Amino acid sequence: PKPKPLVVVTRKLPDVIETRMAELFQVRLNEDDHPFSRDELLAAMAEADVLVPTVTDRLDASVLSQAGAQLRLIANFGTGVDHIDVATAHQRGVTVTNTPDVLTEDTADMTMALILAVPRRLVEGERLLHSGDWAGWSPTHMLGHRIWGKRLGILGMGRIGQAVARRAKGFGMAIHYHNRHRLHESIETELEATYWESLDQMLARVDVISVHCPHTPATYHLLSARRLKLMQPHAYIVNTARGEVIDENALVRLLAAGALAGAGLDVFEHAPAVNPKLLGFPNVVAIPHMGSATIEGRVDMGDKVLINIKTFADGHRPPDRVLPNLL
Ligand code: 8YV
Repeated sequence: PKPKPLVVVTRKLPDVIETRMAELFQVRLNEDDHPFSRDELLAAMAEADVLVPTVTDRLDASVLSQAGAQLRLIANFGTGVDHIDVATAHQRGVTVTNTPDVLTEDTADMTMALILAVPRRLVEGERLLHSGDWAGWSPTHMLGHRIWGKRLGILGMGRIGQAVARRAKGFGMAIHYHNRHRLHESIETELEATYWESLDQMLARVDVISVHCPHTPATYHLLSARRLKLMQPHAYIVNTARGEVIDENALVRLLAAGALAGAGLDVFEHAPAVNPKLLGFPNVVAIPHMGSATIEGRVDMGDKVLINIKTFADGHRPPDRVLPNLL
């Protein structure tokens, strides 16, 4: 029989996934779950047949150039692959896979939580209660903005964007979207979604913007200072995609100037560093990259990783290949 491939996993995964993995392959695990340093990553790539990285591993061209010849598959634990130089991996004959679909609904739920939490001042209210300063109910106290009847602008109408649209429609919001490609008419009809070919025009007209595009060279700072200024002062911005899509310094300036109503942020441009000014605004809800963080979702993601590795090891094309020309 063929020797089992050596799978090196850079972070601690759910126990059940690590157990299943050890039954199928030779495995090297990271039991204390520390983020790998560059040197550890290089060492892992020098010995692994299959590397299972996460969003915290920077697999850029210089790191990939030092991969051993035995490395054939990078089976990412996660959907976004902006931390991996996919084009360079392909040039080196290394296949890249990800874990789409299984985290779509969880990420859409967390997006809705932020879309509700910021305009309705959920966290502010909670903080007030914890401070002990609540003097009791008043007709004019802790008023937020309603979201029903408002316009939601979805930037990036892929799987997660569409899952957010379905939820937001249920909350009575009108769905607007900007995407590289217009959706099929039947989906637009189902979601009652209005397509904006011009992102600039959409930004100027919606009450909430929610970001759902991947981070690529084409979307880096897509929400630039100029574009953020097109948003109306009563508008909110929510990001559960990648911090790099928004010019975070420009966002801070606009929030400080009162030129935006608030923000719900799950991701940050320089994560895990977060601009301390962002944390000082009462109208910002900031959470630490929790969009897909459910127990069920992590197991599903792990199973996807296992299926991709197993299929590849059996000599077939893995289901979730990421192709460089699609980015
Ligand atoms: C993960 C994510 O938490 O899948 C993604 O792109 O951002 C999250 O689901 C993380 O990336 C895992 O690597």
